[in-house]
Amino acid sequence: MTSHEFKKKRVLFINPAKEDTFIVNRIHMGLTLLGEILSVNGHEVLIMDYAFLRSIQGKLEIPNISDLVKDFKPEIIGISCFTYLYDECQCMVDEISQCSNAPIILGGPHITFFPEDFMNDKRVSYLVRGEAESIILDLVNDAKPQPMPVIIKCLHPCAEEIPAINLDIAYGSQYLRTYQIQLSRGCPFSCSFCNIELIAGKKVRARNLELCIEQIVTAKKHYPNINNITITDDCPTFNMKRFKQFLTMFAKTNIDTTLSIDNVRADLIDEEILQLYVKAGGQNVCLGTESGNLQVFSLVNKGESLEEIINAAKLIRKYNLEFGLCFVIGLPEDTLEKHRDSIKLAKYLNVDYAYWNMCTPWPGTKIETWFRQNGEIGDVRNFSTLIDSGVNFKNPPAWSTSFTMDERIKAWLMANLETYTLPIIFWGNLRYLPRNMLKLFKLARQHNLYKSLFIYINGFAFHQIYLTLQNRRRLYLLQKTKTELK
Ligand code: B12
Ligand code: SF4
Repeated sequence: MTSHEFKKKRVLFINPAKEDTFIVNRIHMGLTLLGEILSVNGHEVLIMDYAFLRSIQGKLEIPNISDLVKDFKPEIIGISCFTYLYDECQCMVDEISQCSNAPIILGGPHITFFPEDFMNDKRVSYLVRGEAESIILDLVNDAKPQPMPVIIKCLHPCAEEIPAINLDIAYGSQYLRTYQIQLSRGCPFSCSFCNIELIAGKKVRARNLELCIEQIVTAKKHYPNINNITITDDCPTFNMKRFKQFLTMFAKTNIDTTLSIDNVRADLIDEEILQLYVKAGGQNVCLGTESGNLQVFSLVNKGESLEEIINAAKLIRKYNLEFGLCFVIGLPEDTLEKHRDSIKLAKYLNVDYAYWNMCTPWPGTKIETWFRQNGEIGDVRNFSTLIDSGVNFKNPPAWSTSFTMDERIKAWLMANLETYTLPIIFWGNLRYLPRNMLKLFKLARQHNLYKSLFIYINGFAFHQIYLTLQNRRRLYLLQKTKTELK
């Protein structure tokens, strides 16, 4: 039987959410890609991305999962699992299995890294590890309830097998403002803390750029609320010539959106890229820096130098782009003292924003081996690598005698306070201000962080005003450049 002869099915895809203050203003890419493959083949797909839906709360009614299952009557249910949403995934499986007999398929990064967590869960029929584009159609066509979960290990699809994302099937997509796209998948580098090899592989799969541009333009046409295009590649500028080509093509489309990139390597940008990026509506550049301490940095095996990062930072500043650095606290050989070098670097480069990620030893990484030999590994489930704006965080999932759990928390808070990264004084969030301030005071007392708290209280408002003015200026310059291009 060929696939088109199969019964068309109603498929419900779900991305669960946590009740924290992180805002996810994007729709889950993996589900919109898999949904597209199924829709093209006649299946009826509905995506409920509860993380995204929380960001548009109040704009439309958000049905809870059991009501939705009763109404939509899915014949197959797929849930995407982040390790950070482990508890929410368990609850979702619980609720669904009480109101539906449809086979449940679990996929996403958590299932790729920790399939054992659901291996004996009789409520689940399939566990899909890896990128599922090449198997999803056959799986949905054949799926039936299984006595025990069947594990499916996927091969990476080639670039041509990756379709356009389908927003029509995602609930609430009319309110989407940020459109994510991948121009490529995979990364050839081997940073010690990164598990990219397990996720997308080391071989870069470059997508056809004309096709990507076409997909962006079509999305903007159908979803006029989209005002930003975000490139989420693992290593977007792995081929700088190709990336310049993309920026030139993007600028020519003249679509009325800004452009962002999630993360870039300092050794893979140059002045020409930045010029083209600005012309194309580029807003920000965030450099993966990991540590400002030379010894810790050199052990990350990034294949670039701190000097390259500093030079790139100066170039980014020259073009008035919003500038961020991404750090990892507590890498091998890091200590509270050495961590101060990271904060110093962020201040020296006058960052607009910084991501202070707590070191997480993902399976298969070099740092996982290091912590097994030199420290301890706790539980990574439900752990967010960032502190949220409600000052919520969990205990770090790895530690050592030279950088203890308590010191890691202190380092985390110190960095966030001194670089103004905890946006607890948001206008929309004003009613939580007293509670959040009280939390901060208590934590400052507990960890002897009065100086950091003083820096934060003194500088936060100025920093926000500075960022707002910078942003206005950038949008003005962008509009001017676009008009000149016409
Ligand atoms: C863009 C991105 C984000 C974006 C958007 C996330 C989103 N909702 O899609 C933002 C900035 C919001 C984000 C936030 C976070 N992220 Co993030 N993010 C990424 C990044 C760089 C790309 C994700 C992506 O779009 N990939 C491409 C698509 C095609 O892949 P995919 O969505 O995983 O889907 C494929 C497969 O997983 C599978 N699949 C997925 N779901 C399902 C479901 C079923 C039923 C099936 C069959 C298959 C399947 O098939 C899909 C198609 O191939 C990845 C790194 C990476 N390369 O994956 C990290 C990554 C996913 N993020 C990660 C983390 C830790 C986070 C945070 C928890 C960070 C934090 N605050 O601590 C938050 C969680 C926010 C939340 N509530 O959801 C980790 C997850 C690790 C883990 N074990 O869970 C990753 C892998 C980075 C890393 N190496 O550590 N992230
Ligand atoms: S460059 Fe980025 S994606 Fe590549 S291995 Fe390093 S951290 Fe991972």
